[in-house]
Amino acid sequence: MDIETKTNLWKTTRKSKMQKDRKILLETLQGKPSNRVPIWMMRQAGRHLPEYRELRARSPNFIDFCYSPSLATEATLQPIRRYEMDGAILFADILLVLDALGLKVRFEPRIGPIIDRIEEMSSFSPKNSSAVTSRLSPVIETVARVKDKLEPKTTLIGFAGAPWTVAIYAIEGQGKTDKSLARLWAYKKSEELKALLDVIMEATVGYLEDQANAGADALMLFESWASELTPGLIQTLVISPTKKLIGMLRDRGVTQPLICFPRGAGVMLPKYVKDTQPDGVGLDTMSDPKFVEQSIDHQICLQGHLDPLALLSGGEQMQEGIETILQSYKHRAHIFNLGHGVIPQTPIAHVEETVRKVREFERKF
Ligand code: 1CP
Repeated sequence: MDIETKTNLWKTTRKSKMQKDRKILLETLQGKPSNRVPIWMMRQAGRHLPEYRELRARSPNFIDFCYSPSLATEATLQPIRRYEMDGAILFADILLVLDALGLKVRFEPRIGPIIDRIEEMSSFSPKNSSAVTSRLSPVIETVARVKDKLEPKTTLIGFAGAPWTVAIYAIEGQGKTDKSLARLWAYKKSEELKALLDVIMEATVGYLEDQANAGADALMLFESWASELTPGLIQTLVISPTKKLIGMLRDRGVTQPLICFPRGAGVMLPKYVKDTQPDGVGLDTMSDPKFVEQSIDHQICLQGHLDPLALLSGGEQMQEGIETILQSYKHRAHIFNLGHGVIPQTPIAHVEETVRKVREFERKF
């Protein structure tokens, strides 16, 4: 082989390797969509995977599981190995921030999280920032370990709960409530609620900054309970704190793109996006593609939003659901995901089929 042929061959191999190594999820989020739609799923790690159930059996205490870098790294990587998702979401939980602030958090089988709830702000003395950082350090270690093990093409997503959603758990003391205790604070203890949101925000900013520094390529903010609020309260409890949090992150030099998921924001979604200016917005199950298309600026990447129950059910309706979403957003930056997390009873074959269908879909850019 002459030298010129050799050089050309090397160039072609290098180019195809570079293509192969491209983080298409990250690029899409940065406003550079390609002809393939990237895919990952909320709760892609977790109980629908037999390998997760087996791993989890080794550490019956869920909080200890989250704080174990080796177990959490393995749990993060399991869905990547099985499905080759474009994004790996750090295995942790939004409630770890409350635990780090000094509230006892435990997870009861079949009940969910139980938190030492706050009745008055005056009786809550949050741990200082160095204690919070130290308690959360095993999670940061997980980020570094996952980053080390991931192939270059996979985007590592760090995350935290948004202040209002995390505050709800601190006030309610458990999941599966109608959140009225927390919503009542907005009327009866608005100053205390503001102080609580600020405490959570401060801890969350440091936590996300540490995740970014440890290797997270992108960050996601889960506002799982933006629903059931008046437009005025969405503004004060959801939009303003999120805007402030993003501002604080950027002031600290965190440049990673941010996906915000205001689940249940409904008609307030456009205002949320306009005011907070995330790089990407997570759409929930209820989102209407026409409304989204008309009201969300094309500079913002969309993420979502197949109904997790359609994924569980499979069949024609799942196929139609996937197709509708792919077609609706084919002219803009879009990351395929669910409208909420994978339900534990979801058959693996349905997840595989969804990944295949999304991979086969080609857009023209
Ligand atoms: O039994 C088990 O193994 C625990 C089930 C479980 C898992 C797998 C919980 C308890 N948390 C997690 C991991 C988790 N939680 C991840 C990483 C894994 C992945 O997504 O693949 C993430 C991103 C979260 C985030 C999270 N935790 C949210 C926001 C997203 C959402 O679902 O809206 C919320 C609200 C939580 C709280 C929480 N943790 C666990 C449960 C059952 C709940 C919900 C409690 C409730 O309100 O009912």
